[in-house]
Amino acid sequence: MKPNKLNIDIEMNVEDWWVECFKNSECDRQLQKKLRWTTLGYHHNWDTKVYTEQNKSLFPLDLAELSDILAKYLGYSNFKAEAAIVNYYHMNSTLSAHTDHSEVNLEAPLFSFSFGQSAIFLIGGQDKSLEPSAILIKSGDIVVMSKKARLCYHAVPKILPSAESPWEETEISNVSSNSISSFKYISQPEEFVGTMNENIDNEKWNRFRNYIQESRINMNVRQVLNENQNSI
Ligand SMILES: O=C(O)CCC(=O)C(=O)O
Repeated sequence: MKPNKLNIDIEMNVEDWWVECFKNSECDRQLQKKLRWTTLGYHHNWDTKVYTEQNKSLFPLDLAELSDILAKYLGYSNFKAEAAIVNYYHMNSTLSAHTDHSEVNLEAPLFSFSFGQSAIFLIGGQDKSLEPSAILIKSGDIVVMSKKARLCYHAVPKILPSAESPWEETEISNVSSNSISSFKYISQPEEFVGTMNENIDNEKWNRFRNYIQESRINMNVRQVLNENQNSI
């Protein structure tokens, strides 16, 4: 969704990809499958691998809040979520071996949140001489790449059907605005809670369920700037 950038932007101009997929009563599965990535905040430039001030939009507050909670829990009290890539995988998708080194700040950790189907995640060393280790990543898992691991080669060679479906959890309790009003980014908790609760047990949820049953979503969040730096 705009102002985020999507891989499909080069061939079509859609304001909201998900809404566009359901514009007609049937789900447009072709369009649904076309979305492979979204970039948030400082937009990753796939060609130059350089972030710029000109290629940046507001980082989503809910993901900033989630990252902030995790960072504080792990003792990274100064972490600032400034860029993210959201990857959308289908059952036959792969991601080739690469390192994430575009950020000015390579000391800050990288947080990688995964939902939906499982993945085999390979992580090796800072060059390709080390044989990689394989990790099974399930829905709800968070991979933290910090210190030496921050610059290690990694890849996703295989998506696997998830043995469990935690997103089918029926014990979803209504979230109250009191429970989130202390979060620093959420200035209008009622509105935020309203959006969350409207997805309980309705058609919108069924649409997402159908999508996630054969997809994996990975959001990897990075700090771009050094601590006292305000721009690139
Ligand atoms: O999907 C994953 O778990 C990893 C994604 C990743 O490495 C990346 O986007 O740089």
